Formats: sequence, C-alpha cells, structure tokens
Amino acid sequence: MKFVDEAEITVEAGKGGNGCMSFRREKFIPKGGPDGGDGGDGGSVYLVGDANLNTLVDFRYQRRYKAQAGQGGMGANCTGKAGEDLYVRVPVGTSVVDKFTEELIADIAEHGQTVVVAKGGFHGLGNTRFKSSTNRSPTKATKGTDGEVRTLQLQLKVIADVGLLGMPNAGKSTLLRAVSAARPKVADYPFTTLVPGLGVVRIELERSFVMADIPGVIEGASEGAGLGFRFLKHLSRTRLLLHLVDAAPLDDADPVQQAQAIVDELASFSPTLAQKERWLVLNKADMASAEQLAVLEQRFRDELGWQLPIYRISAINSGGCDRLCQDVMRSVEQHRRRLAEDEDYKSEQAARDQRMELEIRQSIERSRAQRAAARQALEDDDFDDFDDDY
Ligand SMILES: Nc1nc2c(ncn2[C@@H]2O[C@H](COP(=O)(O)OP(=O)(O)OP(=O)(O)O)[C@@H](O)[C@H]2O)c(=O)[nH]1
Ligand SMILES: [Mg+2]
Repeated sequence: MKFVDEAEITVEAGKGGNGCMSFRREKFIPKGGPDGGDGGDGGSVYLVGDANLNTLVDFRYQRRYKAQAGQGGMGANCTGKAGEDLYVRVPVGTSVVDKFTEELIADIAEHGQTVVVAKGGFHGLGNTRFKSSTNRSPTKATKGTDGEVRTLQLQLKVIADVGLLGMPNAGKSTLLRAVSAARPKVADYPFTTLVPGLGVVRIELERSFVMADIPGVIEGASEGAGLGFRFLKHLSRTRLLLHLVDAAPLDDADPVQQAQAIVDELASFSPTLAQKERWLVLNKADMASAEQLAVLEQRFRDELGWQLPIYRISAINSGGCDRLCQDVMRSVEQHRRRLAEDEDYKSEQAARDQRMELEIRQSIERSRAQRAAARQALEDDDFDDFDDDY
C-alpha cells in the first residue's frame, strides 16, 4: 500500500568569502605591493540517495540545512578556506521540487545518487588580482557572492514495512495511534476502520518504518462476510505481519480459534501471503492476568504450532509497544540490508511478490464473480416477485 510522505525543508549554501584588501608592509621594503588574497568558495548543499532510509519523518524535526561559508581572504596573499559542503541523506525514491518555481530539481532514484540543490557562493577576489602595469596599488577587492537559498518540497511514495492483521476490535488502530503520529479512529465496536491507513513509526534519528492498519477480518471474509477480504492485499508488500489478538475478549470468543479463522482466511486469499513472517501480538494485556496470558501463549504454541515470536502489549497505554517496535525495526532493517546486498534474496523476494500478486488478483476476481452471481440471483428473485404480484 502506498501513501505519499511529504516534507518541506530550506537549504542554504554558504556565502563566498570576501576578497582581502591589503598591502605588504615590512621593514626595509617600502611600498610593498598589494597582497590581499581571495576568499574561499561557500559550501554547497547536496542531497544523497540512501537505500536505508524509507520515510521523510526526520525532516519534520530538522527543517533548515545550512552549508558553511567560505573564509575571507587574508593578507600575505593567503586565500580563505572554502566552506564545507553539506550532504543531506534522503530515501531513494524522493522527488525534489523547488517550492517557488515548482521546478522538479531531481528524482533521487539510486543509492548514492548526489544532486546539488543549493550552490555555494563564489569567492571574492583580493586586491592582488587587480594589480596591473598602470595600477600598482589597487584598492579594489570584491565581496563573495551569497550562497543559493531554496525551499524544497520533498515527496516520497511510501510502502508499508509492516501490516496489522486481526479481528475487528482487536486494537489495531489503537496500536497505530500509540506508536505513530497517525490518528485513525478507535471505537469499541467492530469495523471502525473502513479504509486502510498508514503511519510512520520513528525509533530514533534516521530509523523508522511504516505500519499499515487495515479493516478487521472475520471468519467467512473470503465469502464476503464483514468487509470481505480485499483489504488484505495491502499486506502483500510488507516485510512482516503483526497478527493482533484480543487477549481478553468480552464475549466468550476463543482467541486461539479466532486467530486460526483469520489464518484460514489469509490462506484462502493467498497461500503465499499466509506464509509471510507473522508475529503474534496479544493485545489488551491490561485486561488479563499474567497467568491467563501465559496459558493463552502456551495454547497458541500447542494448538496452532506457533513458532514465531509472541508479544504481550497493551496498546491503550502503550505498554510493551516499545519493545515490539524495536524488534520490528531490527527485522525491517535486516530485510533492507539483505535486499541491498544479497542478489539471491532479492530475486527470491521478487518471485514471491509476483506469485502473491497473481494469487491476490485471482482471489479478488473470484470474489467479484461470486458477488455478481449473488446479485444476479437476488435480481432474478425480485423479478419473480414482480411476476407473482401482477
Ligand atoms: N483495555 C484495553 N482496551 C483496548 C486496548 N487496545 C484497544 N482497546 C479498545 O478496543 C476497542 C477497539 O479498538 P480499535 O483500535 O478501534 O480496534 P481495531 O482493531 O482497529 O478495530 P476495527 O477497526 O473495527 O477493525 C477500543 O474501544 C479500544 O479502546 C488495550 O490495550 N486495552
Ligand atoms: Mg481500526
């Protein structure tokens, strides 16, 4: 699932250093000539593509990027030092537009791609430069020019790294609210969430991942129960699924059976998607005792053969969410690293994605055909009624 992440930043290149106006003045050397050196160039600001970043969230915390100014020229023909360039890392896939001219400055498409976005000012010339046969003691020196200043709009199409799966009311939207700035609606009735939503989970500077919240899934979703299962497609591009389970349901529902029902729906939607790494998250831990949770956990291990991690959280007061997000972040980073370094892994993942896409397309077509047939049957019935009445 995609959404567009946006940020606005100001980039300021350094000013060029001024040229120096000076004359050599030493004992025994009367009327020493001009010796004012040039200034140094101002530093430029560059954007660099970085495959390890995947959101623009860091740019909400720092919005101004300023490169160093060039040093002024000095006497004794000393040139000022150039200002240092500034390299700002942005995720691969970022497009960069000048806010005022609306010109597309760059599309950062590759890791390491470097684009200048604000050019440093040019250095001023010292008075030595203006020496000539007719003017032996020039008093002219020029100033360095200003560095470019630009306001940039960064845009990035973001794909979710982790998807939330679970029954209605399990607390998926509550979890997204607890760990990101996203504000999906939360309520104590099923099907609160009607459309998928995304949020950025920021762990620390330059470490973040994207979480997708989708409408709840119920048993029979593949036959169109509830909101159906078409939203499951938004889980397909993710690295990892978190299966949220209400550990203390108010009705007599059995969390283990409910979880199994969802796994079945997932498998009938796309067997490949069902094989994706899935961690179990027991939510509403505040409503159950430690013993109850331990028993539940053991039942998942015994009855569903759950081998992967199981977490206990209380999304409503953020309990346990930190540890969960740290672990998700590590797993996502490991995946990104492997994608960048391991060709076999990359092609394996691409093949899996393709297979999944095909399965998903077939499932959605099948369910569309079923719905159309059901509608047709209903219309035929209405038609019969009509016949009967008249
Ligand atoms: N006690 C307790 N209640 C929680 C917790 N997490 C969520 N809830 C409550 O559970 C209810 C459902 O939460 P939502 O986040 O809307 O659930 P959802 O999974 O997004 O539901 P749908 O959008 O309908 O699929 C709300 O009343 C929440 O306040 C928790 O950790 N503890
Ligand atoms: Mg919800």
